Amino acid sequence: MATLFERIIAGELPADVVYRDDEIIAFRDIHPRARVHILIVPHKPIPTANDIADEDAPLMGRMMVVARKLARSEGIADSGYRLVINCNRDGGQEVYHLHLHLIGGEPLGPMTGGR
Ligand code: DGP
Repeated sequence: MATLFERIIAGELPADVVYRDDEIIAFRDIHPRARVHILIVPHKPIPTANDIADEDAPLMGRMMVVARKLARSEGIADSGYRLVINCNRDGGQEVYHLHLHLIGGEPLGPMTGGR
């Protein structure tokens, strides 16, 4: 069954899209954790970080470049931001279609772990 993000990529579900090319889409998180919270998502349905193949390395690099450009266009490049990929249960992953969170626009505090 298609994940929520596959349905957004296909245009079947609405999203606040801020970037799109033939391999990557980026849209605002529906439950933002900060003033800026964007999800950078490959069209390729890679379920988790564990499933990134060797040949996905260029795609992963392109996601980082999109993140860098969006941080600039959102005006948070200099103030700073956090890039996060959650993986599986302990990582708090909710949607099993790989995505990179770009979070910023306010002080984020220390990076939290389980303790
Ligand atoms: P993660 O825990 O890393 O799998 O993050 C999933 C994020 O996806 C979470 O911050 C909320 C967001 N999200 C879930 N469903 C939707 C949706 O339908 N639209 C948008 N824009 N974001 C969603």
